[in-house]
Amino acid sequence: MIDLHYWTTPNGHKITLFLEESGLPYHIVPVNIGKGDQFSSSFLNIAPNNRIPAIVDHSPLDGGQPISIFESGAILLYLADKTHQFIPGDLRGRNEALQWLFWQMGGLGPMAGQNHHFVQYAPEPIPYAQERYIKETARLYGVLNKHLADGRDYISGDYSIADMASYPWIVPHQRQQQDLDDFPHLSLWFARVGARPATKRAYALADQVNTAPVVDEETRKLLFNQDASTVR
Ligand SMILES: N[C@@H](CCC(=O)N[C@@H](CS)C(=O)NCC(=O)O)C(=O)O
Repeated sequence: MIDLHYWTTPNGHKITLFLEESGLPYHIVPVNIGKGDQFSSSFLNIAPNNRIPAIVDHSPLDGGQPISIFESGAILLYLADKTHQFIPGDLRGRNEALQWLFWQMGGLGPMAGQNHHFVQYAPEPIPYAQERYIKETARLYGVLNKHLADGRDYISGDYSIADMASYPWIVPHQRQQQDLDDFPHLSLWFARVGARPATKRAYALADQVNTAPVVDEETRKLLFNQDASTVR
């Protein structure tokens, strides 16, 4: 059994996408980051960065003690290696999937995350920051659109952890001020991933876990005022 420490955000969705596809048994441990659950000592023991998602695998392949993992990219790779699913088995395919996984982790996720911050959550509009991250999000959408332009269905061969990492960050494209009509290959891929039954199950589950997704003043203080004292 796998415990998934989860909240209903793009990085959380990556892991429910995998678990719903693979059929691995799992149990959701909700970590309401809007209420400060990410600062509990039990969560910090497995996720020292006070960010979801994290997992605890109670049946690791080496037969040893339960293993805990934080960072969504590391979790996806762990689960793919555990199940031999959703990662190409050949050297070139595996490396293609991994480079797009790392592209998402180091590029699309952080840049779209800053886009969300400055477009939706900053206490006052800062035009330079908004423009910077809207443009950078557009550039990254353009990179993925170009990669998909050769007619491939998915980012690397069959559906893989590279797709699972990127899809949840494209879901809020309107909030990121992106128009999918500008990215026709990305748009087709987005519809293809969205039509998968496991994708639908993952997002339906999110609606059950978080029935009232609001970012109020209290939540803003918790999420956007962290500094080194937060982790001391
Ligand atoms: N690089 C991390 C980022 C995780 C992350 O930013 N998680 C956010 C939700 S999407 C979070 O837990 N935020 C809580 C906080 O800021 O205190 C990953 O991919 O796992």
